Amino acid sequence: MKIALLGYPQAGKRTLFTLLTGRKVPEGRKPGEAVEGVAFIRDPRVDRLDEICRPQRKVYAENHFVLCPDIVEDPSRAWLEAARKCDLLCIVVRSFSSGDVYHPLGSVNAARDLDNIRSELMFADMEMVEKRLTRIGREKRAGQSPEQANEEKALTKCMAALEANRRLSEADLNSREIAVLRSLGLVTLLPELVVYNVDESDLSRDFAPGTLAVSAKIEAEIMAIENPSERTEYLKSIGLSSSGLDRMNAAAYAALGLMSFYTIGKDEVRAWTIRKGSLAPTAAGKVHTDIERGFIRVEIIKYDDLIAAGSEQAVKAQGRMQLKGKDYTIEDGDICHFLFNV
Ligand SMILES: Nc1nc2c(ncn2[C@@H]2O[C@H](COP(=O)(O)OP(=O)(O)OP(=O)(O)O)[C@@H](O)[C@H]2O)c(=O)[nH]1
Ligand SMILES: [Mg+2]
Repeated sequence: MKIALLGYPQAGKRTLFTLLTGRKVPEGRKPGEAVEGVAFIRDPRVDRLDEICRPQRKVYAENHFVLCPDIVEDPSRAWLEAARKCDLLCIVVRSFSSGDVYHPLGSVNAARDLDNIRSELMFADMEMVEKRLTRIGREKRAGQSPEQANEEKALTKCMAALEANRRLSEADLNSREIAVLRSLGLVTLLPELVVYNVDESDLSRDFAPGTLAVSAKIEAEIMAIENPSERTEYLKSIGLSSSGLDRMNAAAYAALGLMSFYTIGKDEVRAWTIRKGSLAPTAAGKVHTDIERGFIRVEIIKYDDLIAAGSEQAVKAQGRMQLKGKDYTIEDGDICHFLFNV
């Protein structure tokens, strides 16, 4: 699952990418080049479990970010090619005012930029849909297979949505239609997360629901503080409960339809990533394919129960550990201990 960091030049994509992933990217990288990097999701639940279990190591879940080329007038549209390979579009919109940083359109206007970017994305999809429809229309003369008929129906629905200025994610496509369209790289079919890169004074301003306001400049200051408690203090002093990078990671993870379950032990405390709605054996398979294959049962402790009780033994003594079978749907925050047989 990959997250595209997408936007106009000078929006702050590269700064955020480097802060998220620790990967430095030179200012003058090859035009058109996408760069990938991994961000650890600093999940407070992992930190709490680490305090309680005192293992040798703690392992966070990860997000995979792709720093896409700038959205610019460019016939090859490298930004689009990069975005198409991703599962979530994280659109970075400049909202900070600094006069030292030029804006390609000459003035800072976040609403205008977001509108333009969304139009570019819809336009790209419209082009693709049109191209496919024309091709199918041509091939139809020689007779049409049921697959082509299905694709044509799905594409016609897409065209209607795009013409009504709706993203394809809101086009009421069923799962079969989405499957048919999958290989076309339609970008508005992907979920979208909007991140406004704002001035410090705008950090608590209300933007549209489902969007985030972060300040890349402040995030750089936060990251420069190495001591975690000092970092928390600093965040508090500017009126925030968590850093923008942490909020970005959490929002992206959720927008991808992902959630975490945990394993705890003397060696490690670890967050694992699964899709929401996954069954216990699928979760087991994340830990090891053998555990999925030989899955018998899973012992579940709810994260909140463990925190309330203070230790694994205490939860068990309270009779709050549950034994579940292969039909159990894992819930966000479940602490799992798999019983298996190989
Ligand atoms: N004042 C201020 N400047 C910022 C902020 N974020 C980024 N900048 C500056 O804006 C410029 C552009 O940022 P970049 O991180 O290169 O963003 P980008 O151009 O979208 O990314 P690339 O095209 O991949 O380089 C740089 O000079 C940054 O230092 C911010 O929050 N506040
Ligand atoms: Mg730049």
